[in-house]
Amino acid sequence: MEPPEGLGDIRRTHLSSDMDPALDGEEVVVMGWVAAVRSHGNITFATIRDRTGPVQIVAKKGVCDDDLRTILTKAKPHSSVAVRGRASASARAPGGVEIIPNMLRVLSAASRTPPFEPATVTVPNIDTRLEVRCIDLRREPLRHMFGARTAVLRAVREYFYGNGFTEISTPKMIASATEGGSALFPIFYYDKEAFLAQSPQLYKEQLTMSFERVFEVSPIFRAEPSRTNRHLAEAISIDMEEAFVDYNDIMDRTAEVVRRAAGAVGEYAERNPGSKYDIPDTVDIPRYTYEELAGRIHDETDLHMEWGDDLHPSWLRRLGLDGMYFITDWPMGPKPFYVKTKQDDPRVSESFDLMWGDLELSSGSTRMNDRDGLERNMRNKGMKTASFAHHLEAFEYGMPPHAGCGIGLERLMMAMTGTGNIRDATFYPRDVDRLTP
Ligand code: AMO
Repeated sequence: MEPPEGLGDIRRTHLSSDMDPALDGEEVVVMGWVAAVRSHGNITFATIRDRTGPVQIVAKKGVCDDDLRTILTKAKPHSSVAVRGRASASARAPGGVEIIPNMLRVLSAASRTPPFEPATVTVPNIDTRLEVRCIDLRREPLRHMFGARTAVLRAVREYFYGNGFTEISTPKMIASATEGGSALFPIFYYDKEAFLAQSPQLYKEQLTMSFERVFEVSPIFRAEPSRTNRHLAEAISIDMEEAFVDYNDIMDRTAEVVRRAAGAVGEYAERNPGSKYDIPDTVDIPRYTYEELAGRIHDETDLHMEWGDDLHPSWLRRLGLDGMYFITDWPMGPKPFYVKTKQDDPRVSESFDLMWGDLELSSGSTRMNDRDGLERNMRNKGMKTASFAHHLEAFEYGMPPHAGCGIGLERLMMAMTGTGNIRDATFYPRDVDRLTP
């Protein structure tokens, strides 16, 4: 492979999306990747793509330098190039202008052809795509997914900033588990064993003591043994935690966060006509108690369910539940140690899940805020309380009543865009079978 020509002091003046017939006659510099080259003897057409779309280059014999024409004609698709030239209004060209080049620099010649073309909308095998994710992520549905995700993150952050929340970052290398249900990834921490954090749970709770309202957008690590389209080993969680409120207040906030996310995706789709989403209704998000749904399963189906069982996705489907809804007041038994019991019913917790159809998008709760109760819960779950000495100690300094939740960003994006596989809501998915690229 030839060493690439340097970028030198040449810089892009316009993106493809800036192309406009009004530029006619102006000198422009565009940069991107060769998408296609067609040569008809004395004239060569090349399409260069940047992150905003295609731009057409037209090199005619007698108008453009012969060497330049030869290099353009031979340019391999996917090579990255810089082109300087004169913009010329043309009804046939994308954006209504083509570029008559007077300089072409091959910044990096492609030496391989990807197994699929990024212009292809559907590529059947996701593993083929994931193997060449750098090219796959150029495909239009994915560019829109991550464009919409950026819009969602901005809207969610703005919601928190506008409501007095402090953005926190908590340690991802930790000494002990917080979420009972899923397994931990062990790591070496100098000469000790440590783990990748399953959630910011205990830190976000402690941080309500100083900041009252906190949120974090960060990775959570779950050694999920299951191969599904809804589980990742590394996911992004939008966590919030707030002092002096309970789970009902957090449900209100969760509903508002989801509304803002839906609004952001709607605006994104309006600005980007190539993206069309069936955005779920977030105006009225109904709330059902676990008791109510368990009763309906008993009355309306032939399924056998015991009080306290988890509500399987297939059971929720049987009830015809779709769109967004909350399930509240879950049985206490399977809940993590930090979840608070309901005052008037010790079997039930002050907790909720936000669902989209049969997919859980978020779970949250009011937290235990008395030290002894927390320690008792830990013991009942067979946990070593000594490993949580610092956390328990924090509760001796006036831990306020508090509540919070975690929203899975990838699952939220699946709901907003109607994406069926969680791997396409993350850049480089990690799962049981995949640790590369
Ligand atoms: P939970 O374990 O329910 O709660 O996680 C919260 C949300 O994170 C997302 N999520 C996942 N997404 C993809 N792959 C996974 N393996 C995965 N695991 C979880 C889901 C889920 O609803 N500490 C509590 C939250 C809290 O109470 O504040 C917790 O972690 O969307």
